[in-house]
Amino acid sequence: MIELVQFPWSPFCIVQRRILEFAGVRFKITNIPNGDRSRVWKLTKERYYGVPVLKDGRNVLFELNDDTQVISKYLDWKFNLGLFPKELEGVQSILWRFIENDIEGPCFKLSDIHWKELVPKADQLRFVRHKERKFGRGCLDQWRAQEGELRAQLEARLLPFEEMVRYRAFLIDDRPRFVDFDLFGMLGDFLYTGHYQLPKAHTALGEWHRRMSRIKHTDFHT
Ligand SMILES: N[C@@H](CCC(=O)N[C@@H](CS)C(=O)NCC(=O)O)C(=O)O
Repeated sequence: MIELVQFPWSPFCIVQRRILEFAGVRFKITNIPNGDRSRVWKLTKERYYGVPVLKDGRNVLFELNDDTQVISKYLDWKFNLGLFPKELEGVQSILWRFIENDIEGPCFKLSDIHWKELVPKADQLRFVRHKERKFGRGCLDQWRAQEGELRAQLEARLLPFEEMVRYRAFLIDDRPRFVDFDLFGMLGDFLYTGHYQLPKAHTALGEWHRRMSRIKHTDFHT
């Protein structure tokens, strides 16, 4: 059975989880602590410490750099999901960079503000150290102080997506493509703590999000 190694609020893990649910296949989730990547290290033969990692029999999939979509492309190929049609590759490549940088930024910070609720006690020291090593001392308090600004930033950055789904059911087509799952994953991190909702002004995006939460591959012709 396919195994997804993850932690539950990771935006990039939510992307893969939703793609697997969309595909309608049975899969197993293995949650690891943010601060202990030993399972990933072992699975990848000491080549990777990030999540997500996907294990499918003898195949172990993980990203090669920030701009690859190895796992999604593998699932797309294996289950023929139609997520990466060639004629949309260019526009998807531009969009996913924006989604994974400009949208992911405020989303993960707003989620991390609530780290004490999110991270199990045993992992909290490693979590704070990991964040501060990467983003500087006091970053979590800083993000809490910037909460209003971060929310406004996210709302403004989501406007182009609202404009896209006002005229069609999904971002760039009349069926979900990879970028829909990618945006869904980043927003999944933002929504994970239960402290936030999608900006009310973005009504079409709210509808899109409800659609994205329940669609299955079998709802669409291949
Ligand atoms: N582009 C990668 C990004 C993955 C990523 O940034 N994962 C984070 C968790 S959300 C991680 O494990 N980073 C390495 C670390 O925290 O040391 C992907 O799509 O999988």
